[in-house]
Amino acid sequence: MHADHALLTLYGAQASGSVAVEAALTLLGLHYNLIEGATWAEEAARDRVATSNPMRQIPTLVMPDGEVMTESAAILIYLADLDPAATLAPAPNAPLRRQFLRWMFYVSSAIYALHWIKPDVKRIGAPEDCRDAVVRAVHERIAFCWANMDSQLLPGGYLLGDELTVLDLYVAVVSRFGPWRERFYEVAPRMTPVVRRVDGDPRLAALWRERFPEE
Ligand SMILES: N[C@@H](CCC(=O)N[C@@H](CS)C(=O)NCC(=O)O)C(=O)O
Repeated sequence: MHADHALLTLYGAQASGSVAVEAALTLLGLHYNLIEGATWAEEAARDRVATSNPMRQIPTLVMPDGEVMTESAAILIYLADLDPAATLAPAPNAPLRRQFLRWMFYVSSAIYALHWIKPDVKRIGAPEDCRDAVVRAVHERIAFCWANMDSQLLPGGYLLGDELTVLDLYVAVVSRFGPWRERFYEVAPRMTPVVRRVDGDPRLAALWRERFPEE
């Protein structure tokens, strides 16, 4: 597996969704080249990733043969399925697979996708002077979505039971975005001990320190 994936290239950035992918690659022991750039803040970073991903977003994963994968949830599921022995996802025929897929897509579409609005509220046709109100409304919606997810999960040590999956990595990363962990802890009391456990995973300690240096 190491040799096959020696030339994976990941466009990513500190404190971004790419860190969930970086965490999965770390747990799988897969090497990758990282092209760093805060796409939400820098035109140059958007331009750099645009050659591989015209959406100008990260994470963008480029396979050794040049094939491109975008969409954090899809990338995470793909990586988890590469190595069933690492148990980073329930097997396709395992009963837990349904809820696993459900919540992976939920985090992607109901929560992560909303962040696209924030760097420039004109993206949704809102005037610049409404920026604060729009961002507040986005954060309220995200808090609601976390609370909704929390009320429908019965976590064990991890969100789906006793095994850490890429869903845990995904939630541990996306819950660091606005409205930030403080609010997450308020609205998602069942998921809180899980994200804290993932934060404290010794295999990921160096990555979290390097990729979320402010926290
Ligand atoms: N649907 C995409 C969303 C990715 C995304 O929103 N990435 C942010 C960084 S965390 C980005 O690149 N934003 C660029 C922009 O706002 O223009 C995914 O799940 O991978």
